[in-house]
Amino acid sequence: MSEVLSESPIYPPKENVKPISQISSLDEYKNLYNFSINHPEEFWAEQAKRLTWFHPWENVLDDDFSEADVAWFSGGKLNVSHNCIDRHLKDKAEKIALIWETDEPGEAKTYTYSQLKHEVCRIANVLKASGVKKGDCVCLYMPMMPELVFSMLACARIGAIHSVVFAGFSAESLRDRIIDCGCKVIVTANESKRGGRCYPLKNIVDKAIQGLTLVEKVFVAKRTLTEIEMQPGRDLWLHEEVQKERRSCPAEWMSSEDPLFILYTSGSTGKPKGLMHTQAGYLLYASMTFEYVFNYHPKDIYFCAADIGWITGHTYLVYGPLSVGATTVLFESTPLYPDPGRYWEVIEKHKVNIFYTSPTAIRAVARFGKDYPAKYDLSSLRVLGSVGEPINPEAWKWFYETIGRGECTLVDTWWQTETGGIMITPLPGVTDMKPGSATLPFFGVNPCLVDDNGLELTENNTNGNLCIKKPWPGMARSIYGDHQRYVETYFTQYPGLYFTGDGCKRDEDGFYWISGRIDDVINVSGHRLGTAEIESSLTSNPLVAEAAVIGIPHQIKGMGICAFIVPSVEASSFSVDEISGTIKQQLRNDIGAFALPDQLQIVKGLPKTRSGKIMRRILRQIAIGEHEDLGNLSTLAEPNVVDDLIKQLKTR
Ligand code: 7RM
Repeated sequence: MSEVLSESPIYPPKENVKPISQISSLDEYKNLYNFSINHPEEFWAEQAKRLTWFHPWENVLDDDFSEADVAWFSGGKLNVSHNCIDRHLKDKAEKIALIWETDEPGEAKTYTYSQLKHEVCRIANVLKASGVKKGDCVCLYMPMMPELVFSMLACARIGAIHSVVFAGFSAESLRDRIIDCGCKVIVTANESKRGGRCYPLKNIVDKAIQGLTLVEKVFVAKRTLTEIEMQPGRDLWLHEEVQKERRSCPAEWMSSEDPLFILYTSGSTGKPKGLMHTQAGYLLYASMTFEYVFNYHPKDIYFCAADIGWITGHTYLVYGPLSVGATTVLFESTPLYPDPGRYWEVIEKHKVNIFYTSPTAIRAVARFGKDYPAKYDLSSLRVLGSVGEPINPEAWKWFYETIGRGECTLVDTWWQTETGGIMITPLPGVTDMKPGSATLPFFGVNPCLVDDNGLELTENNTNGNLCIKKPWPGMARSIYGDHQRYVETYFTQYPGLYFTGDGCKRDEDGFYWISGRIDDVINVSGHRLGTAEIESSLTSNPLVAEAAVIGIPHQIKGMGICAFIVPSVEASSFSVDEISGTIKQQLRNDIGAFALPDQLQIVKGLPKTRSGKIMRRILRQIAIGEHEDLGNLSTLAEPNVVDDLIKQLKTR
């Protein structure tokens, strides 16, 4: 491995961004980085000037990191929507804040900062009128449409907490998330539109909240002309309600540590976790990383292709860009609609300078070769970004050469829902780029590698478990309603450290190479899915006696899902096709279509230890065809199971 890495090519920082980089050299980076680590309070106190405060903060940091008890800028008061809108109105009222590129090409719509303010305030007033108060949680189950951005900022304006649920989630998943954070109000749309198809969002909401007395109001944005059923007294059209409201609404004074939003993410066990982010630290971190990592300048057009339903959309489509007064593109469609040139068309049309996407999306379009990008003028691009999973050097090079024409900086940014913002990344004009490496930590980020016993590995050229040693402003503060679970999940495995769940190598230059999850989380197309979550859906079906789910390498998606099923006695009267059809429907209902397995293996038995634990390592090796040497099988309860599995999979 180390030979391979030391041979990995190095791409020096691009000359064209050097004169306009926030940081002018690697030495300057190192000096400021060391300062940020050795004097975090001074460093972040200075950075806090980026935000507009209603009342100054008193303490930069109060923390008991090992207990996951962290507060940044306590005593301070501010409002996130004020920071993302109002403070820009003095000199940027007519600047475009949002470019909405709709599903159908050619239908873009723009909103200036002044229009943004009016839209946000009207929705804020609608929410208030329906009884939403500071600290209440509002569920946003919406397509990639401007009303989603407006609603997030409207919540922030009145101090409500938003919980955006990705619109690909099923009614069942949505219901769990609504109950978990006690949402009385939901904002949705009649339908969503993606890739030329419509999806019945409002119907899904109806199913999700059937019999739930908790939900009092459902506001429905009108995305398509399709008629839907509205339940009198509960459901209201958003466009009708906003008409009744004023276009201004005071921004609530929020404490630095008041919650800003909850975002659910999958973990290795049990139900999804509602990670809670707070106001000041999150916004400051989003704002600073946005500017430095993407080398943002005021005239830039910035395009983040992520869905707002995931953390990347929260931090780098909405809060980061708007907090600095940028123009951000909201893209409703898919990279393949109407053809695989769609991204390039959008970039040419809006003269995009900074483009942030995922390795999955890059691989999906790279399959179609260079002809599509060649049709468009991509010369406006200056910085390209990648996030969500490790980027394989082949995809990196394609992105760099075919899209960036070898002239752009490519930032491979490593971070997580839990970290709030980018943690390990190159800086344009500063850091050498090595395809496949997220390179060096951002200011104030103190990563370390530890062995399985928690011993820190201080040498370079080592592999270990990636942890973070010190608090940073963007970190999640808790799991909503279950702080104990937050502490247990992230802070107990290696006492005193935040454990990321990722494996990582640090090379001879101190560059970090994240290899991926080392827990039971599968990263499919950059979306996190817990194997336990999928298994519990599978086993809830009467046709399934046992289930085991593993991640397997997938050409486009990075990782794919492979599910092993042992049918129940009841299943004996059904055909294999019937069983797999039922199972897939179950997953669609419980989680969403994106959780469907790429491989579904109906097998006689699963390899288990004598204590009954499924040996996933063996399943993984068999699934990828590496069953010549299965290692130590002495702990297997029934060694025959393995031979049967191999035989069975071979004959298919
Ligand atoms: C932003 C986001 C987090 C997990 C994380 C990693 C993987 C993300 C990279 C990456 C290698 C990267 N949040 N991951 N970015 N792995 N290189 N640049 O994706 O919470 O949804 O996922 O994604 O495993 O732990 S997330």
